[in-house]
Amino acid sequence: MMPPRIQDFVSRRRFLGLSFTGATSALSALFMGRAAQAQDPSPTPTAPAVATEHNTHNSMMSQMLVGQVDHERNGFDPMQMLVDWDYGKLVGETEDGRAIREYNISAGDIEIEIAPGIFFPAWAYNARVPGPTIRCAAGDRLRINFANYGSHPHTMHFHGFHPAEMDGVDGQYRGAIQPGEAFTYEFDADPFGSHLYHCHATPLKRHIHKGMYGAFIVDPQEGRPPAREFMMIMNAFDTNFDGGNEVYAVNTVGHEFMRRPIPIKVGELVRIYLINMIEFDLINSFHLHAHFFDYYDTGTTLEPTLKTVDTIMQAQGQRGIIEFRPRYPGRYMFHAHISEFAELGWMGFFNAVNAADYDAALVEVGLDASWGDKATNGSTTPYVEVDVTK
Ligand SMILES: [Cu+2]
Repeated sequence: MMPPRIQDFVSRRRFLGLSFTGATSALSALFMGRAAQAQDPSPTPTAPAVATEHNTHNSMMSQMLVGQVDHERNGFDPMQMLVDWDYGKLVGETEDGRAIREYNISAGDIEIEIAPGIFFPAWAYNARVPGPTIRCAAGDRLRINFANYGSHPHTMHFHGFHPAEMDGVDGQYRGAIQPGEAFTYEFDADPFGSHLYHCHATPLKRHIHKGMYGAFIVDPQEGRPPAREFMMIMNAFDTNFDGGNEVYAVNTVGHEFMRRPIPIKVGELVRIYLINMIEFDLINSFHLHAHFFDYYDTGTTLEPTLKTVDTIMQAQGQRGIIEFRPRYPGRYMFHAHISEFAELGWMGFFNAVNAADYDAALVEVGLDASWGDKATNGSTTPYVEVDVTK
């Protein structure tokens, strides 16, 4: 028998109901009515906060995970994941003049902190959950060099057109890539859209909920209109392996964007590549406060498939593109409209500011101008100008 750990104690329902005293800092990721953002605006990781008489009331946000996650220890930051597109490396051209892009992806085991003080033994692509955001233009030839350094067989299964040999399914063609083995998936990016990739080893449910997925964004060749672009994967974690999720999030860390509101500019087009990767729950959703948005189902059209809505839903593996323009300065919530998910971590803020206040909004959440550059250099940048030498 292994000694019990925190994950063993925190069951799905008890997660909300447990109370505790000061000594158990590992339990700090419980919900308390506390305006943590207002009290603790610094993004610098600090010791988890502890509930007291003083901070269990006084809240404009009724419930949130308290404390900070150590992003440095994790090796990734959900805020950076919003904008860190991986264009691979340009290694040549096809005979008919299309770019050939090469990506190096590894699989491995890694422990990650998914909420303050709550750790999860993940299986990950490139040591992060979600894996790198693979981005390219429609028609590009992709060469994905996949190496498995993990403890289990894994694959990479991309959504999109490709030959059966490149489908990355356990038991078919090349099948699962065993620990210590490697395989190169090669296919043309098609169609354009907001897609995904994930491991397709069996049992599939386990490999996905352990963290083996990522965004696969294929831009139309003509690009999309200039916008501030973000990648959001809605995910969740079954921390006690009971077949239900205990922590929900966008980009892995519960309530991260409550603690650090995402800076956007009033009047500017915001585009979100939204993907639902949660296991165990059939439906996820996205609701934006005080605004309406257009939605492009699967991102495979240039015209919206839904206009002027404020909530959309996605079943597992579904995805799309959201576009809206912030109208007034202020903080606007976005969250699953499934209240339980929101309370268990899937809730955040946009911080819409006028252009003059933008730099300050970046600093407030530990960002600099380079973050904003990445957010606005997505599909609007001609691909020949992308520096892939770094
Ligand atoms: Cu796997």
